[in-house]
Amino acid sequence: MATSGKVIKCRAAVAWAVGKPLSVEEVEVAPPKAREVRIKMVATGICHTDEHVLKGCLPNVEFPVIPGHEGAGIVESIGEGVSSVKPGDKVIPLCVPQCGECSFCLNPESNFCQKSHICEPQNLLPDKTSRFTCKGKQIHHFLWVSTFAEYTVIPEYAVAKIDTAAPLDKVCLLGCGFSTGYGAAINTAKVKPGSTCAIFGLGGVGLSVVMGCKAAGASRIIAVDINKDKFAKAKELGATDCISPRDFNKPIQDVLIEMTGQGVDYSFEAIGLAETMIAALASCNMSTGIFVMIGVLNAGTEISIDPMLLLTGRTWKGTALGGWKMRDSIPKLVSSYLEKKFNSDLLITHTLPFAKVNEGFELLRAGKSIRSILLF
Ligand code: PAD
Ligand code: ZN
Repeated sequence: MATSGKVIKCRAAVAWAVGKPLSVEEVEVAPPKAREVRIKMVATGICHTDEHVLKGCLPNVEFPVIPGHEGAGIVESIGEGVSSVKPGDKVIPLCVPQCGECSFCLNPESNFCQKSHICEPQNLLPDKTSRFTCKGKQIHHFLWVSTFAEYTVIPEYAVAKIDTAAPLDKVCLLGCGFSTGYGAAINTAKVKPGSTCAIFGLGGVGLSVVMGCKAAGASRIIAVDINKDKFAKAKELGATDCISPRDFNKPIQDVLIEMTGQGVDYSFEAIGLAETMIAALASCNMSTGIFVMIGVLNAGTEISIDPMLLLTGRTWKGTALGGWKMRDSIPKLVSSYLEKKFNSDLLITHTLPFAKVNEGFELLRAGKSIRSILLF
């Protein structure tokens, strides 16, 4: 391509400091170095984790930064040694990479590559430099993917090549929200047919859990949210009951235990609050119940629980991106999408031009959107 090997000037949404709205700026994007890929983004979704970034609540993030981690695009150019993609390929950036070499990547039970955020900050590319500059200043990467940029540079092992037939403005959701929620049910909890489930939080992630529980054959799927506007979509996707904690004058875990006898078989928290995590843990049955934590807590939050909740056999699990080994699984999930095995399009409530990125965040904050997709 004509741009290969050159610095590209393009638009990106920069978060200059904590608590400030994003500012759409002209940035320079350097060519990819060895084992890196430069991607022209086509679409990106707005996930609540990006909101945590803007609020300064996610650990290991450095400002100024270009956030965004749920996107899809086309390879513009590749650095030396890249063999898995070529210019023109459709790709999804992976916010959990798969280096293929660390002990977690080599373990078939794990999807959490040690080259990930929580093990080593991903604010700079692996050679500890940035490919982004704006107004003469170096801008940090986010999770190596920084999808809120027209062009972004990503290590090869954090990029998955997908089917050429995939609509990028739809499958971008598979880069985070959909895959996380769906995989939390299928891979992390391993929901069994005929079981009962409770999902706390009905955003893009929680509603994807609902879809995963339904696909796994759960017989009762109880959706919990304080925003009743989310209930219609939850029912459409498979929830059998929808309840708001605000409608009861007792703890929601007591309500769920009454509804199900001994508590649900599986509970999920897709909000990111200590109190709802404790409630979700207490909602699953005391012997074999499995609670899956998905929501991201503000950095530094500590949770104290009554250990008796675990003594009799309950399990507390966590999930990163729904347990998928991302480089192996994302192309397969895209194929399943194309075969209509699930309909993640139902999560998309708004499509906006990239310049309206702040409007997209306002819709999320106001509880009016499930997923807003930004188009470049
Ligand atoms: P969202 O903001 O679209 O949805 C959150 C939902 O929770 C909304 O419907 C709220 O109304 C609801 N809610 C808020 N407070 C309460 C409450 N007290 N009781 C009941 N419901 C409440 O967010 P999202 O779906 O994009 O993300 C959800 C969380 O998942 C968030 O913390 C995000 O950071 C995390 C996440 N984790 C991973 C992972 O890999 N673990 C991946 C992606 C997102
Ligand atoms: Zn996300």
